[in-house]
Amino acid sequence: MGLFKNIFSSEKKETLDKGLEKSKTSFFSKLSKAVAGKSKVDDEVLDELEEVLVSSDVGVKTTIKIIERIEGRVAKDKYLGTEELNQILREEIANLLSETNVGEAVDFEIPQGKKPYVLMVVGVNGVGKTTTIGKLAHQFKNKGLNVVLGAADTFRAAAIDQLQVWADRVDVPIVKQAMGSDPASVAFDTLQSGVNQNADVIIIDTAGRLHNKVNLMNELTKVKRVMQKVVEDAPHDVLLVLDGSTGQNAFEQAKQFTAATEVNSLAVTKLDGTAKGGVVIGISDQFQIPVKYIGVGEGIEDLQVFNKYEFVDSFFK
Ligand SMILES: Nc1nc2c(ncn2[C@@H]2O[C@H](COP(=O)(O)OP(=O)(O)OP(=O)(O)O)[C@@H](O)[C@H]2O)c(=O)[nH]1
Ligand SMILES: [Mg+2]
Repeated sequence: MGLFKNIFSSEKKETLDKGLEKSKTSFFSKLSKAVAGKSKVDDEVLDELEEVLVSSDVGVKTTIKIIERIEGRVAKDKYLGTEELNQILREEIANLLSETNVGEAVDFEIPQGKKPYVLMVVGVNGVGKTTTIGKLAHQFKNKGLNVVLGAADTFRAAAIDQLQVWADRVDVPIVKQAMGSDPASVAFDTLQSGVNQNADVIIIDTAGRLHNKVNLMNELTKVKRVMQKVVEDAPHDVLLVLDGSTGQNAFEQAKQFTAATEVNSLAVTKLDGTAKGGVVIGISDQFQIPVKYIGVGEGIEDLQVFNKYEFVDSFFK
């Protein structure tokens, strides 16, 4: 763990610890109830543990994997005390997550050789797309990058205003049109304007509707096609934002979106103020798409680059 201490600032760690507080409190109070009066990890404790994990939104599949690993250790060690359970859970969850073969970033960064780098942000209503875009713009701008935002969520007037508020707060340019205009046209304008302004990063906000797969696919395909008239290989990344506080619902959305679109990274928001933080463990285990960012508050600094070890460390601290 010494290595992580060097990489992660104590400030980041503090925010993460605080953001996960509710999830932790809920998890450990359930866990302590489950092992109350028990000194040894036996079948009964394992059953209870299974329930605790499922009810902490880790998801059934991932829970089963974790339980199997603990069973394996029980079989090997013969006597496993319940006071060791925390440590063992932490180790096994960290091991499990390290086996999912997806790359992990350590900092807010954009791929090299893509200028402008175009990021399209998708997700259903209210999950935190616009907020995440604002926070990301802030991080990129702090690194000295030129950022341009595109308000391609033209479905509601308020959506455009909200992105404008973030653009003002971060102090970056925004490209927008009237409410109801064609999202693809806004995306096109944004890319053109971005290229003209020598932008390093262009982030496109999209409307949060998921009527059905076909609609979604058609709409996003059109936006992509139009963007590619300006930047050949745009968008370079499609970020799906999921609301962590919806627990299992976030799993469902991840399934639907990844089936319908070429999502290649995930952001899980609102981990503060929810006891459902375990959802990140399940999502990291089950999707071959990396969780790149986590939202741990409404403030401009409350977006973190997700690191599974740091997350597990914070969760079990
Ligand atoms: N506590 C907390 N609130 C968040 C976080 N991220 C976003 N929110 C809040 O969630 C609400 C919805 O966020 P938006 O960014 O507007 O969500 P959206 O996906 O753009 O929503 P639509 O534009 O309606 O589709 C806002 O009140 C945000 O402040 C987070 O990490 N933690
Ligand atoms: Mg929005």
